[in-house]
Amino acid sequence: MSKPQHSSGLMPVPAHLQKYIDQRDWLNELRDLFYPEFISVDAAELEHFGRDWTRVYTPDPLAVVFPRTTLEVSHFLKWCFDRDIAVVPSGGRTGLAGGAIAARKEIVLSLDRMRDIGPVNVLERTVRVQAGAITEAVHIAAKPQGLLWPVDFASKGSSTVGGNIATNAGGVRVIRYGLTRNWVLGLTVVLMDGRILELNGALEKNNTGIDLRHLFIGSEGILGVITEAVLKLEPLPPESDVMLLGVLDLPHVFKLFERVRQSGQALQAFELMSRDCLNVIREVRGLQVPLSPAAEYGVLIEVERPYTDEILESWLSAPGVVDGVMAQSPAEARQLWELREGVAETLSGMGILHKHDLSLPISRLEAFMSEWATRIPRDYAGFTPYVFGHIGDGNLHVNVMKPESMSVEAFRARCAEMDHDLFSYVQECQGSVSAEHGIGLNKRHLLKYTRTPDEIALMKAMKQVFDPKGLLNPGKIFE
Ligand code: 2HG
Ligand code: ZN
Repeated sequence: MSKPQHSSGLMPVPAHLQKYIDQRDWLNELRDLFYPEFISVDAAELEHFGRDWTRVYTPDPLAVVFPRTTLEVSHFLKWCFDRDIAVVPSGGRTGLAGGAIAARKEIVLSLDRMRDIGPVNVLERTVRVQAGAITEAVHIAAKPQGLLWPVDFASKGSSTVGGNIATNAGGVRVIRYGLTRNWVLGLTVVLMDGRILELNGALEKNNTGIDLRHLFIGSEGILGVITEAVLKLEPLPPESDVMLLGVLDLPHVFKLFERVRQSGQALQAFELMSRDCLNVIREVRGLQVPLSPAAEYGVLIEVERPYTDEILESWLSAPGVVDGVMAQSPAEARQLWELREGVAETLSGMGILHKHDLSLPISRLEAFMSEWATRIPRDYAGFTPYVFGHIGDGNLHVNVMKPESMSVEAFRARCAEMDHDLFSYVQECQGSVSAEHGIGLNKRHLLKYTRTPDEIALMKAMKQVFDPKGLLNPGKIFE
């Protein structure tokens, strides 16, 4: 496992916390108030629960607590509120922006013991769950009723519903279903002072002023802790087919997308991988990639049935499509998906990365990508960009690998310069610095490329309303 590099860029630990660090009598107080296993200060647990999938900041929480109910969360937050102790909510910690890092003696509030999934309501097409429920467990619970919670990504086996909602997570089905926001009817939220809000219940329609539920979705745990949710379910889609096409170059990828989109066929996914990504999947992960090296890009398409032979033929014979395979069984479909979903994990195992999660209007993506393909070798010699992502949503992941010969410090400094270049250009193209991963700690300095000073001031004012002492997930999104 690679070690975290630094914990700089964070505010110092507040002085009043020193007594909690030095003396441990408050631990017994909490154990008495709740129960002995409510709180842990075990070093391995502190490290585990103090971080997410990023490796930039060193975890350093004061303790981790494991409530079982909304009421326990409320009592605990009030206890912290009265003592000015900061709290970091924690789901599956699969985030890639440092949104769940506890590096300043905060107490981590883990939702690991809040995993209940209620009965599926077939008439309403809803299910009520606790926020610690695992994403995939919700899929498994809904499936026998012919229903689906359409939030889906490679981390579904560890990510949690609360984390999905708090980050308004994206993933591989956004082209078909949109972001997590669309699939949340009701929320139970606890504010830092212990107040419990029940927002919208299971109502599809509720036209009664500002919909507070939507403020919490995507706010990365800085306004309140989501403890329960009523999820909206969708009938399972018809069967689908998965294909991997090799495409000569970028202009042809976009021509293919246009053709596929114009066909009017329902798409479950339209995903991209550059040749460099396919090479690491082949050489480092050891998987078979059934495409010829002539293809500069691999495009994974999942299409719903039924469709005609003519439609399929028109995609396969599109100009620039040099190669293609279609899965003949669910197992083969999984194998093709593994090529795409394995990219991020494989790259993470190879070295130190600087990650981008850009969003652009799809009509500007081609020009943007070709401009960057020219600039990187010209201005950032030695950097290898691995380009992949949810191209059908205008969402590009660019992972830059640290060259072996470069020190970590020099690499970070050079990436900061590159970020300025890159995001100035993203801003010019009316894109966003984060499509689906969020801002967390890692991208705070980039927020200004997507949000205006007025917008940032309004967000800060909102933080004041919900958490005037600034104790909940402090330092995330903005300082
Ligand atoms: C994906 O699409 C994930 O595979 C991870 O969002 C992207 O690691 C990344 O940059
Ligand atoms: Zn992604």
